[in-house]
Amino acid sequence: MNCDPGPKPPVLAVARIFGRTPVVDIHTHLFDPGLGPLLLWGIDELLTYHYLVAEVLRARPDLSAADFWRMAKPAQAELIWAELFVRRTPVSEACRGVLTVLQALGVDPGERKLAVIRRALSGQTVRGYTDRVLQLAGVSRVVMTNDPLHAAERAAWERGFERDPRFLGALRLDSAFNAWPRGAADLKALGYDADSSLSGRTLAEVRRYLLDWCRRLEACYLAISLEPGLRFPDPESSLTTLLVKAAIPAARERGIPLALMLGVRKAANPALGDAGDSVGEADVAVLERLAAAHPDVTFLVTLLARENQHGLCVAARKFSNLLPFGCWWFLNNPSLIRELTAMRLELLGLSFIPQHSDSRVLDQLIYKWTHSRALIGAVLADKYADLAAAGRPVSEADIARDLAELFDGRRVLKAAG
Ligand code: RAT
Ligand code: ZN
Repeated sequence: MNCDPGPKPPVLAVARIFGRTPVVDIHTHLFDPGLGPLLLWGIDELLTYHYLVAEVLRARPDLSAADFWRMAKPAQAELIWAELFVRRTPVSEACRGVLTVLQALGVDPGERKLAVIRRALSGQTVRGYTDRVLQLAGVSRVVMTNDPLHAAERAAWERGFERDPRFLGALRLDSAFNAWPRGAADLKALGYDADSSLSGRTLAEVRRYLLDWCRRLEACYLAISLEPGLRFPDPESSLTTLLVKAAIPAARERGIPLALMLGVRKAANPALGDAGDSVGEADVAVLERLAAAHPDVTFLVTLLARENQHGLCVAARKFSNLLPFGCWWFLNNPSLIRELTAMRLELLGLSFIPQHSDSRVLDQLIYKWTHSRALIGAVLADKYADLAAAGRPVSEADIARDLAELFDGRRVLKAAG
């Protein structure tokens, strides 16, 4: 006899309510359609996502990264399709994501011919497709990653365009800060009096750059990705000095958070490009000291190493200006999303931001949020079941209120309006 009772009632209620709760996606690499070709979308972009590039180069160790990059994008997409979706069963999370997108768009995910899929998805306009994808993903707003030192992006902002209010700005600091003193030369070229030794007016000028561009972008926050070895205090380090004497004061002056994305080891395999970065364990005590020294600034924090996740939760319990967010990059997989979400709910209640999509291709919003809604919803439902067992059942109104608190971006958007 089959005694499986099926999904428990809280699971169904959470899924239903979550399905109609709009999500604010607080970190993506998407762009306002008004920024033109910077916004990537469509099947070939989906297939050439760098997560899948790493996977195809494992499936085809005989193919060098250099030879792969020499191929035109449609040919890269065809290779990835053939190797990961036709010759093999697409079990990885990044592969499954493509199929979830196809299914949501009404294309048979069992189709093996890429030409048929391309034809089915052709003929879209970027504006119409943006509306459709956001609607299917249940996403109301997305935060971009904006870099004024990227020449094409800067030119588009300087020319001006009519903004789509669903795409919010965030000022990314990597190119200015991480490659210092190269950043000094780039800022100088933009008219900021910055010199490589951080002397004289340099830090004031870096702050002026940050504030000018926060205003222009209407940035919700400043953000930087960081190697695991970040130290604080460290007066000898130009990076720490730039963070403490330029980024933190600018965040304070604007009343917006500074996002620290910590634990990436850039270019572990440089031949792989975006797919070549790796992971390293960071020192959570550095975050605690930063938070303690700057109690009036909110630090949005995401850490790349699984080994750091418990430490971050504990640190956030000590410092309410540390705000953990998302299951970043190599953590954005079902088994780890379940683990991290349960740990965070148990240690932090509702005071964190469970997920961001990190989408680089518009269409990815569909799968990243479909998958995350199911996973995070199920973990939350488990917690509700435990509460019911303890004599405190939750109502539908409770569930809706909790989901809004977790996903409406209030802690990030409040300052930006
Ligand atoms: O997840 C990614 O796509 C990474 O390549 C990075 O962009 C990372 O999310 C970052 O923002 O640095
Ligand atoms: Zn990212």
